[in-house]
Amino acid sequence: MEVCPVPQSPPVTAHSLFFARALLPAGWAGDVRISVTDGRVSQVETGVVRAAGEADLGVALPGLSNVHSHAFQRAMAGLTEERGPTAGDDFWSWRALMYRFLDRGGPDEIEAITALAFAEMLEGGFTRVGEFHYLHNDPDGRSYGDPGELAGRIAAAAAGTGIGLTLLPVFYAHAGFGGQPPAQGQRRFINDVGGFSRLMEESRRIAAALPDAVVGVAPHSLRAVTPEELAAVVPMAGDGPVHIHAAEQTKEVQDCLDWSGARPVQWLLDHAGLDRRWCLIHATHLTPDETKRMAASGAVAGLCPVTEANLGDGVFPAVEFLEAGGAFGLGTDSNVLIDAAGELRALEYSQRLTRRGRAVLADPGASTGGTLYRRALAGGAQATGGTTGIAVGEAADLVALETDDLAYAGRRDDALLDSLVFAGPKRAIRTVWRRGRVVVENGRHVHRAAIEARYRKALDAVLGG
Ligand code: NGQ
Ligand code: ZN
Repeated sequence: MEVCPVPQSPPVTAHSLFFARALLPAGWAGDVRISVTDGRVSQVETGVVRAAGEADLGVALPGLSNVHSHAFQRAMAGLTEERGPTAGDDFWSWRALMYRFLDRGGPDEIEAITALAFAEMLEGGFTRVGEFHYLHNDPDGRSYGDPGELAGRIAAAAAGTGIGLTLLPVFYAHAGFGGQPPAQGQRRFINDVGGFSRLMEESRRIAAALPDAVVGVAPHSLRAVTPEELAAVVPMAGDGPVHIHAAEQTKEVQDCLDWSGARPVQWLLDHAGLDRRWCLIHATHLTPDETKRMAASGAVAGLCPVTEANLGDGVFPAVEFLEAGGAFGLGTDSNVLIDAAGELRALEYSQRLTRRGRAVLADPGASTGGTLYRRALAGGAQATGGTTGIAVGEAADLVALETDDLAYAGRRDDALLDSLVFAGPKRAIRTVWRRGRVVVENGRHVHRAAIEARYRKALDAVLGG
């Protein structure tokens, strides 16, 4: 791929960034100098005097981790909004369209689409992505000669854009609970345990070439993986995270009950040993008991509020889950819209609409945007190995707000976060640094022109003719 990687640290690797305000783990601070060495924060000083010639870079936030993405789905954003000839469009009819979309598109197209999605994630405030990567085979369902061919393309898109990568190779083997044979539309995903183990080896080799990539495993769902396969695949995560889709759709809950007598999250709680390494994607449909037990397990809820609304999944019991001490991260999932603030807005609004209240997810006496931003930061970091905040030893993954935007006028600190989430700044973000290097300037990825050109070409190949 021709796009040159974002320059990594030059031989002299230390520099510093000055911000008038910054959101630190202990709270907002003024006149903050963040020193960066080899891509990591090496010192944080507050209340410093700005040196002559030292630029004031404005208001800094720690970048968020996007816990759940299927990057290739970016290319079908807006293409599945037409009503079918018969009533009953839903998640399953969307999925059939998504499968058809996979009839075309090889490594070059997938890399180009992924690069655009990753650039937009950086522009939208995400500095790391958990890519739930399940396209392994060619459009005919044949394995590429190199089992890591497409994982390598995901890594190339991460290198080209600079985003932090948590690569989550997906194990997918069945069309439904109880080991049903896979459907024709699933041929690009399918693996067996031996093949998956080789894919994991390749993924680790590929990830080692990136500065701070993390590798985990993603048994796709209890629909797609048998209990025996789950037991074989989970240990392959090593120290990395384990991500799985669970309880997104009511039909899935019913099918799981029919198969096992238990609901998906209940089954995982009873049989899979859920703990802090786990991230349950969606976990939309929970009983009060499952909600409490999942929160107590330490597993992160991987919430994807924009996609969940788009697909008509349902509403996650966020109030009860947070009250029980649960952790959540944000995912852009289908990438129909890529924007961290938009995910937080959709999450809070889903709760306001169902509970007929306001500031529903805020801590008592605290701002909603501020509460949600901090929680998404912590849960996202736990689920992906991303930055936990602006602190010594953490990756220097930073976001500076576009404070010239009128939506921010007269606001400070958490009021800025409320305006970011709810008041829709047209230019929300000015600059993004990954490992201390600028990857987004004036709201645009530094390689946007080249990434866009390749994306358009890829779309011609995937949609054209
Ligand atoms: C996915 N999407 O993995 O992209 C799934 C559809 C499937 C969501 N669950 C594929 N939102 O479930 O088999
Ligand atoms: Zn998903």
